[in-house]
Amino acid sequence: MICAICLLLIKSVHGTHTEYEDLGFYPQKEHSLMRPYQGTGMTIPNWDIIGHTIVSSNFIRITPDQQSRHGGLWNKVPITFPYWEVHLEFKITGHGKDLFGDGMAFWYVKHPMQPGNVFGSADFFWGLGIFLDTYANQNGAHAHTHPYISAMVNNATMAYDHDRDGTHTELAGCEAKLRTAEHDTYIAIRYYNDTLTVMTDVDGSGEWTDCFISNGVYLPTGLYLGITAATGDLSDNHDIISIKTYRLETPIHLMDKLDQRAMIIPHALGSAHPRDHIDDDHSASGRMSWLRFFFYLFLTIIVLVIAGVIGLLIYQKRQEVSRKRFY
Ligand SMILES: *[C@@H]1O[C@H](CO)[C@@H](O)[C@H](O)[C@H]1NC(C)=O
Ligand SMILES: *[C@@H]1O[C@H](CO)[C@@H](O)[C@H](O)[C@H]1NC(C)=O
Ligand SMILES: [Ca+2]
Repeated sequence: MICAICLLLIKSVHGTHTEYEDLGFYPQKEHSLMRPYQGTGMTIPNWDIIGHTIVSSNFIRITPDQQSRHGGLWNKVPITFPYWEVHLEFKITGHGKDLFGDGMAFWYVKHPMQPGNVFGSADFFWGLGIFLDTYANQNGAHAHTHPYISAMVNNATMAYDHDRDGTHTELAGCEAKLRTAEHDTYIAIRYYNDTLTVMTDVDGSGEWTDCFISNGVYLPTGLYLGITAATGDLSDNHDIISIKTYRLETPIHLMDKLDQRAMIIPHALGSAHPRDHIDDDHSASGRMSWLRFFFYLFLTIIVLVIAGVIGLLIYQKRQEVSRKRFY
């Protein structure tokens, strides 16, 4: 069992996502959601919905493709084991061809069911947020295109800056063409050995592609899984088809320290120093791309050339003037 999961962890990095069941691992029922969603009556066992979310027989629509909507789907049962992996099948579609938004978020946080302005959920959260951001609020503030997936770990002291797509508080991220109606789209979020790994399957290949791997991520046990989404002036259908949560092996040395895991203050070594909000240039300098480097080089050369030409003109003018004076 334990070795199967070691094998699984190594294999699954670029494997297919049906391997888990093939190897005999089944989703944790109380943290998962699959069709048919409804139990008896209108409720979904173990899950709550809020906002404009509606349940249909084939998907859970967190927001419809209409302006100014927000919704959420929250697990009622906290996660009591340290390490887990969530496979999320989702679909983001809408009538907009070039303009659509705002996106969806996956949460592992202390306070579920709190509506707010971070993709439909409350800011200053305690835990982890993974944002599937379909709309670029500020193009100049970052070097990536949208849709963009990013992660943020928060101890309830930091705000998510929506106007800058969370650039200053981002732990890691990747671009992903996750908005399509043509095939099924998936994201996997693995928290294992204090490492956060996010993978996607958004090209219809059935294989996981790495989005990012971030070491030194510390998250407590006892938090809640959730999905939220929001629309503003722009809109999209944000749908969830299934959520499969797997319990990963708890290392022996953590077995008798589970109450200590519950005391962890969420933090990530990769984002230990939140970047300055005001100074955009400094915040980006750490990962200045070659493209940007050449752009600045080009700009410098242009400025030098212009300065040279102006200098030359002034020099010639002076020569003329002094010549005139001479005669
Ligand atoms: C919470 O996070 C902020 C920003 O990373 C940090 O400065 C602060 O020390 C943290 N608070 C605690 C109690 O760890
Ligand atoms: C867990 O992480 C530590 C430190 O990053 C590393 O040394 C160790 O090999 C990892 N263990 C497993 C089972 O991946
Ligand atoms: Ca955005």
